[in-house]
Amino acid sequence: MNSRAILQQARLYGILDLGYVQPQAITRVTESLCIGGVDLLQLRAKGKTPAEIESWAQQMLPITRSHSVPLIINDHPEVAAKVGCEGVHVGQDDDSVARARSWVGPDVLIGKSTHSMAQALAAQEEAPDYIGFGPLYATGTKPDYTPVGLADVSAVHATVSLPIFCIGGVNLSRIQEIVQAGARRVVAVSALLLAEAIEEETRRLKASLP
Ligand code: 3NM
Repeated sequence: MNSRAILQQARLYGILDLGYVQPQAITRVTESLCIGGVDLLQLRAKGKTPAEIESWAQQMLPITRSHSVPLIINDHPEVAAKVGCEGVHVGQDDDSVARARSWVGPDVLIGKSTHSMAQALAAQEEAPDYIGFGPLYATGTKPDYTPVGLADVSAVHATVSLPIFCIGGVNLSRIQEIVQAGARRVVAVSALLLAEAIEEETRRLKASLP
């Protein structure tokens, strides 16, 4: 299956965030997330150099590929192009989708973060492959953002036809209310990375999604 076909079916998107994972644990955590059942995996390494991110992505790629999990690099389209991974994710303050596309070419997935209905609608005009929508709840992983809550989850799904990944404070104890609010796909970071058993927690969160 190619990355776009995997994206269409994806429900659980994991992020390996270097704010939670020591560099020497990257391969072990990648393996646990993939075995546990993430459908997509992002490498997020705020404040790290492109050279570091490139070398970590190179360590992750053989593992993600062996599980058919597209690897998506946060913020750095030039690194994504260089390592030949399956996707790049840009935020509101990063490169536009068009600029990221000019780095990575037509076949690589591009995701865009959105933090309101207005941003979600604007992002749709940029034609990324998917959007993130959040943060749903206050979260230590992205502490400076005001939560959007659950009120617009259903409306954003009615208005935006791209795959939408709800993000921010997603965990097992909240997943029912998130799904009831209309979410179909979620991203989880600290709930998985800080779990005592990452593989098991990933499996449980995946199983809790319809
Ligand atoms: N982006 P956790 S919220 C990386 O709203 C990120 O765009 C967000 O981490 C957004 O699952 C977020 O630990 C943090 O809350 C998600």
